[in-house]
Amino acid sequence: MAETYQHYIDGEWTDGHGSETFDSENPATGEQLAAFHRGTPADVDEAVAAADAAYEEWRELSRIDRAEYLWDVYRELRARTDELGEIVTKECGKEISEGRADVVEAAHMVEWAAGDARHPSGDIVPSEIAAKDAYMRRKPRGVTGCITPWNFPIAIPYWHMAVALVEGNTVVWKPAEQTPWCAQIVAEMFEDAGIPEGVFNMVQGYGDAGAAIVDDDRVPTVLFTGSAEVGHEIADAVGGESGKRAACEMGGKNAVVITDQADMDIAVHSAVMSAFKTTGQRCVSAERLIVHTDVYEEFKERFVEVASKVAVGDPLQEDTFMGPLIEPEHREKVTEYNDLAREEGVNVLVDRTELDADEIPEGHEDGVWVGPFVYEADPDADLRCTHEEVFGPHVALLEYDGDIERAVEIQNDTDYGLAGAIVSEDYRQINYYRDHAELGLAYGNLPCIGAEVQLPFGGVKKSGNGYPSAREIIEAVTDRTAWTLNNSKEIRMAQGLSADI
Ligand code: UN1
Repeated sequence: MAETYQHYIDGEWTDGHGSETFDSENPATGEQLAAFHRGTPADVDEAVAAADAAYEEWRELSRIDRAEYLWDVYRELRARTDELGEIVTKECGKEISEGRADVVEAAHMVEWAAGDARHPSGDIVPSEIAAKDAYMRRKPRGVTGCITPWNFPIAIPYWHMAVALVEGNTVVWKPAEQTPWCAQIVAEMFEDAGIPEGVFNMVQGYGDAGAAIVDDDRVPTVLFTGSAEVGHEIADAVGGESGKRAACEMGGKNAVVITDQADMDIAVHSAVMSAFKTTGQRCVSAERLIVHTDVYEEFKERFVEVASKVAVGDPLQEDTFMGPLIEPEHREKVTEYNDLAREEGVNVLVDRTELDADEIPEGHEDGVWVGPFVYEADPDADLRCTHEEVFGPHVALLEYDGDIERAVEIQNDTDYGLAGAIVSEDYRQINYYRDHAELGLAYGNLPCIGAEVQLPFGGVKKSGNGYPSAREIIEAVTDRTAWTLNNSKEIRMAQGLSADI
């Protein structure tokens, strides 16, 4: 492809200040998809200046007028779901139903944000004084810096940007370097919608461009979804600065609990979906299966059977279950964790780290292939493989004996707290899990993936320090003002405070 794609700054496409370019590659074939200019801190500086300048006018529009631009984006996402889903699949390797679901989730988020523009914003609050009106009113915060991951290259950018824009903020976005083609499409959609100059800006590139957004004093809000390592760096960098806010959503060491009262069909189905969908590369993917001793052997046999056979291959084919990993460096990391598990003495049940040559579809020899790696380990052992996030199809079976309290104790034995599921037909077990599992997202008799945008999405413990997504994002991108108005001719104070002077 001859063209080298650009940044979108202040309503213009630009090469930026840097001289370097980078490529987007199809992880299923190794084919180069497109080339992109690599952004520099100087490009971020320009983008932030544009967003800062555009903020004054953008914030004066009504929420409903701002939402009009998003309705245009929504219609485009809906009309182009199949086409864009295929691009998602080509660039990030998710199987095709996941590629489309990414676009559908983006459309849902935009619809939610634009629809919310016509709903009440803030609260009417009672006052002790009859002639006093009290309200909670929301205000935008200014330039919002958005740093997004490759695994949901269309949906997560809209998690960040749709509500931020409707609420009156302007945006500087640094998309993941692995999925710049998807980012290009998102930027074109804003351009096609006619969004005013400077309101939306995109700088393509790597971590140095992201860091420049985080460090810029004109950016009061940073939204980040991605690895725990980077998320904690951002939270620490921003934490010391008053007035600055970072909402970060990071990874997990998520688990599915399968109790002695589990329906075995649901247990196996939930576990397979949770562990292997997106080739284990969702922040909500499960890498631990905590299984009661009474059903352990049956579950193990059935789970191992599916993991041994599950179809890894060309993600554009409808009958593929798992596509490739995102990039060779990531495959190295997953392989290292599989090796580490062996070194830590676990009992390996399925090892498809290297696929057989006949499993790899023709023309896909250069893909980033890995299959499931399944093992059993002692839930009480202090192992790195059962406590650190791998972000791949690497899953431990942890057998437990005893009641639901014991299962939840194992579930909570992690620094993370993003997503999890329980499979049980016993409502007492389910309710105990719901109330005591330390999680931002908890599911009963379902996989622990597949959240819908009208629910909050975020984690506790090391998994997050805010909800840079879905409906809760409004808290990150707005400030709240307590606004109180006296409608009488005298001043009266609450709490019985004397107003005599
Ligand atoms: C992620 O894993 O990074 O809940 C996001 C889900 C999707 C979003 C996942 N709606 O699985």
